[in-house]
Amino acid sequence: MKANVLCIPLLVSIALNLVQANVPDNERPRGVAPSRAKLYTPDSTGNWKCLDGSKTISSKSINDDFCDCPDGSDEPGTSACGNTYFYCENIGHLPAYIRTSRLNDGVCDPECCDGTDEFDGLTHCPNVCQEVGTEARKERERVRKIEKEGSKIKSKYIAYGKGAKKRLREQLQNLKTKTAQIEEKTAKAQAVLDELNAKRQEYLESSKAEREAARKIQLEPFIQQQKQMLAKAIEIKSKFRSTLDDLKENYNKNYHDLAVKATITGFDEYLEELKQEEADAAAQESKEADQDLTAIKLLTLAQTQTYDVKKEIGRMFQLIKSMKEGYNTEYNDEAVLKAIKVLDDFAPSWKDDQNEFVDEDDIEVPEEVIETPQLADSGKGVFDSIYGSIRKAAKSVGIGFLFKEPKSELEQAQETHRKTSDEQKKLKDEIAGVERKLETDYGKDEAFAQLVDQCFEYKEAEYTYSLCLFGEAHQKSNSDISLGKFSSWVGDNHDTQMYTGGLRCWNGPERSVKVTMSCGAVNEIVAVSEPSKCEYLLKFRTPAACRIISDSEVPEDPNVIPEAIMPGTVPEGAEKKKHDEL
Ligand code: MAN
Repeated sequence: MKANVLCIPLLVSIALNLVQANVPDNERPRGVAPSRAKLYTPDSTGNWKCLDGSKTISSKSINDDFCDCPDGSDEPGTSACGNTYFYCENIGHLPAYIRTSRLNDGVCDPECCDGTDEFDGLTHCPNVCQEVGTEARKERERVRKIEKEGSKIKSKYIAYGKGAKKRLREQLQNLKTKTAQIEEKTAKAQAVLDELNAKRQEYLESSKAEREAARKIQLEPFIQQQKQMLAKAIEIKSKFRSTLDDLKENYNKNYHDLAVKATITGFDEYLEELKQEEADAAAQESKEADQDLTAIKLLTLAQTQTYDVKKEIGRMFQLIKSMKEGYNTEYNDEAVLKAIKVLDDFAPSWKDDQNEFVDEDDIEVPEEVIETPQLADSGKGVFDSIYGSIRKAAKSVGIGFLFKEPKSELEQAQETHRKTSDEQKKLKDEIAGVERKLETDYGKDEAFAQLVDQCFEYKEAEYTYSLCLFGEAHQKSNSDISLGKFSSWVGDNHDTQMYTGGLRCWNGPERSVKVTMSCGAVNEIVAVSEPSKCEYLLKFRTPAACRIISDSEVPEDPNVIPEAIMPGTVPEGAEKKKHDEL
């Protein structure tokens, strides 16, 4: 029989001192624990009542291999009823209960290391309780040591956790004080900025005419250049237009050349669209003619017009080009050949994928230079003007790059405001982080606070799992997959955590992890599994999950054998204890 040293007898076993039975051992029915023997004492007439009180039978019928009582209590030592429990004394190890249905079934039940479950002589079960008991005591001792060590570490965690919450509260206070100061700074910077912006706006309004005059002078050469570009484009557009008009009029209609016909149809469609566009453009032009356009508007208007004209050139170019690629050369239609010649002559100067002339670049419009007056005379005017003269001189000899353009007052104010606003935002985020930590449940006595953001890894198959406590869990292989972020504890025992909202599983839920915590002398992940697709179970050992064992606590006496509790019964004294506690 291979007994499992870790096997704790069927269901629960608690430490109750062996109850001194007042029924002699030889009178105790087989399968009954000493503490329950008195329940089998017959009355003065030699009768006995089933334990559920349902029947009175002769005490001779106890363990007579015939089931009398519905609760099976008359057959604790045979399999006749099968629905009650047999007590194995297991001397040398721990007593245990097994169902009476398992008696004499030919199997040596590991729960009964003394082999008393098989007594009909057909199956011999050796008594291995000494060996099993020795192993179990060693194991209990090992676990006890770990628990003791874990308890010591946990005490330190608790001290840290309580201190950490205190530190966090102080940090929060500091951050709030800083925020108040920075808010004041931001408000001041905002006021300066508002004033400068208003001043600038005022200046822009009052200097409108003057600035427009300067802008006109600045832009005039560009306007002229753009107008020339427009004129050139219009000229070419007209050339293409008359070429296509000519083609439409004079191509030989008898040839039924499909490529030519497609071009003529395309041209007709173009003319039709043009009619509408020209009507719209005329309305727009008459509107603009009424207005006194600024120099920049004049320039952009000329640019748009040039762009539109080039688009039309492009369209007509493509019409003739597609005809050239598909026409019947045997027809020698003069009108067709003429149009193709126009295309061939023009093609080298045209980028037909961009609707642009080969030798023409777009005009880069220069920025308007606005010299806004300074808000206040800061006394640096003299410095500025000297610095300005030096910069000018340096520029004239080609070393202007050594002298940085000074920032305007407005730019400086914008920078100050941006800096203080950024700082304010950073503080806000820090406060949110600290508040989040303060609100987090770190378990009873803050025992788990020490583990915040501590990360652990575990390899399982092709994956490396990582868990940052109160943070995030990941699964890494070729890619790094989020399994979720800490969301809550499960229940009130502080032994199970949930991490949720991980990467959504293909055709499934968002990934999540259940972390179960048990007592250990060190922090470590001891197992990872995926019981259901994308729902992971991670077993974690930590001193934080240990029980605090006080120095005054008397360690368990290995010579005192705890008694097994019969399933479904309340151990003697338990009820009383509960009441005493209340
Ligand atoms: C990945 C891993 C697995 C998961 C599958 C689901 O391979 O995250 O754990 O079961 O995706 O498709």
